[in-house]
Amino acid sequence: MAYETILWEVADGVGVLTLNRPDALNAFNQQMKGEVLDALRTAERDRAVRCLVITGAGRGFTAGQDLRERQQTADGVSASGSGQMPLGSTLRESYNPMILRIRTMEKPVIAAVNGVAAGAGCSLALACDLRIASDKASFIQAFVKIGLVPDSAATYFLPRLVGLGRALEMALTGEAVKAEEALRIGLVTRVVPHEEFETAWRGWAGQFAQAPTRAIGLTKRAMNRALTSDLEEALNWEAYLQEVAGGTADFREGVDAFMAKRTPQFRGE
Ligand code: LHQ
Repeated sequence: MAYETILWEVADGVGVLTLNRPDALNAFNQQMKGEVLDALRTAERDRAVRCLVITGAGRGFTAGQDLRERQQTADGVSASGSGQMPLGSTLRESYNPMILRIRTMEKPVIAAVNGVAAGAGCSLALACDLRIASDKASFIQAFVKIGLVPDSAATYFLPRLVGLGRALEMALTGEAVKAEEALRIGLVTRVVPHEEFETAWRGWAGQFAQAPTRAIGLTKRAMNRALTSDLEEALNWEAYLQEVAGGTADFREGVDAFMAKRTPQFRGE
């Protein structure tokens, strides 16, 4: 698929998906949703990709749903033909699959938040495994400002990341949380001066591209499951997944390297 609204590159084990509609702060129009889903599928399947980075072109990460497109739909004939904007189906068909694919992809996914992340764009960052932010980034649960509820799994991840109180404050006020504050409350784990930002996320992603990818994938599976399981189930699931990890070439390499006092060369197998 030739992309027009995103950029996709793979180099040295890192796949970089750049949301690329800078004039609209990389808001998601219909075409971009399709292209992002396609690139996520590619990233998942391509063994050359051992770490995925999602970032934005220009001064924004993404401003969420393209409201201009929604406005045009509302003014004209909606997709449902009823004159009502079919928000539920937009979520079910586009955003929800994106979020699920990021969570179930058995490789690390980094949100490199270069600027403002609003609405579903903020949710997208929350669903990634790791968040690194430029000091120019901000996070806005913009939904309430236009009379909507948080979606694209913000209600799931935000309270888990920052606690219910902060999550509700963000969701009920729609106020921007700047990068430094995001770091303080655990919304991101790294903040970097804007001039050093790209070097920083590329360096971080490069580390993951050399990591034992199978173990990382299984770790994601375990954590995803443990979010909704009890202690006994989490313990059982860990034991099962450890059995699987113990059968990988990377485990053998890790132990060999430890014994030989050398740096392991993981191949993601
Ligand atoms: C935009 C957008 C945008 C189009 C900036 N669309 N053009 C909703 C419905 C359906 C189903 C699925 O779920 C969702 C989920 C959602 O995502 S709802 C939330 C949608 N997003 C928002 O409500 C955020 C709207 N944007 C803003 O509040 C501001 O733009 C922020 C605070 C993000 C940035 O403010 P500024 O830095 O002051 O930039 P700006 O407002 O001047 O925007 C720059 C340009 O980008 C501007 O275009 P223009 O032609 O005037 O230069 C904006 O119109 C455009 N843009 N967001 N979502």
